[in-house]
Amino acid sequence: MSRFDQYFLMEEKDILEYVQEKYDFFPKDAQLTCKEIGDGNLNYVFRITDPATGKSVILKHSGVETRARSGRKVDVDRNRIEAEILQRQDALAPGFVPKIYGYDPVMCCCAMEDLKDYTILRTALLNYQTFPKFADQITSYMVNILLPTTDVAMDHKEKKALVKSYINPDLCSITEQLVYDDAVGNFAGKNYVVDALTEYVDREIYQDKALRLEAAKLKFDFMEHAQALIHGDLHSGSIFVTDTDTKAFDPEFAFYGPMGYDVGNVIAHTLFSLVHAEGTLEQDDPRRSAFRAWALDTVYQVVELFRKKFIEKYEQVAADKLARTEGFCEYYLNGVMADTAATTGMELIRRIVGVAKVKDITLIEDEARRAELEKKLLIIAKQLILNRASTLTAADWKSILEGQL
Ligand code: SR1
Ligand code: MG
Repeated sequence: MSRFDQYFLMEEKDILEYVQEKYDFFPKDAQLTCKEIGDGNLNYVFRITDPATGKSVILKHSGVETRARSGRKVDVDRNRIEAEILQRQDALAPGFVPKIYGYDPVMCCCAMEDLKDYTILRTALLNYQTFPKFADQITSYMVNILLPTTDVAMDHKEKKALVKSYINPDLCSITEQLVYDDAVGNFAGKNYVVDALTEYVDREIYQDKALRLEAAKLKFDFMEHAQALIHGDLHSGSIFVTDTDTKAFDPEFAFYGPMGYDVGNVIAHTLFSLVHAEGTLEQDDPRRSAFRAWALDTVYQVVELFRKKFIEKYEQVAADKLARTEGFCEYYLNGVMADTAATTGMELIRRIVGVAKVKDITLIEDEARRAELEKKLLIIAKQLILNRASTLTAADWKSILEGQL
């Protein structure tokens, strides 16, 4: 009998005992330290270190309630999904995700590589650091992981088994509500914006019937379009970086959904980082122009490199007979790019009006400047959603962004 035979929410002291009982990472007499380092909305992330050797490991532990909005129950199976997905992704795109060492379905806890030399991308971007290799690396990660999990590449029965295995109703329900419902209406009564935007958001977002209709279509597409095994929450807080490398983590929202959902998240949060720099640095600060150049270039490169790598990978992996029909790859990619534009738009709006805000925006202290920049993003978001079918290439993106930013 072990006290870890039945689930309970572990704290640092429990984790120290747990790691020694379950794993052989450290000598049994090591004087380990443990620190909870999670800053997300859902889970507890513990770093366990042996100060004698410097060796460390991460344990990620799920509670039955979210951290951010206590009272909301979320299925702890998300921890299994995360551990399995990271192992699957490591096989598809080696080096782009942290290594998983083990998963415990009783305590809903997985052990993984400590990427202590990496920084969370959002943190680095908030410090105005730029990453010239990011667009290239994140598009390799996305194309190599997404396309091989589709019906284009997989045996259709095996793919359906994966759809079943990674059905993720609780986490998807958070997205359906926060990203789709809350972006276009204050249904839960918890949305809020800076005072200067209240009237604008009410008129231009909540009362815009055309926007509401597109959001409804997109929500149903998100729920019904089991296209690829997506990360499901690929914002800059789910990505680790160094000057030379990129790794994506935290795929607990993963499920079979539209590929463009991941690409759109990457772009939306790059735009948030741009607006953060514009809203917090003086106009003549050289970091502002450098950051702006990097961020815009990253958006355009993500679009172009994704397209290019997608077409190359498609050629290699397409196995379905009709998927190899001339013109089908282009048709399929256009759908992904339209979803990308729409997701960027929905993500921009929901992070501005909804409860799950991003620091990129909330750290802009000058409220008038913040409102001005948020308004620009809302205008861009609407264009991306309403004109998604014709927002397919970097040139299309340029004509939307350069008119506003
Ligand atoms: C209650 S979770 C709020 C948000 O944080 C996650 O990272 C997802 O983006 C979710 O929408
Ligand atoms: Mg997360």
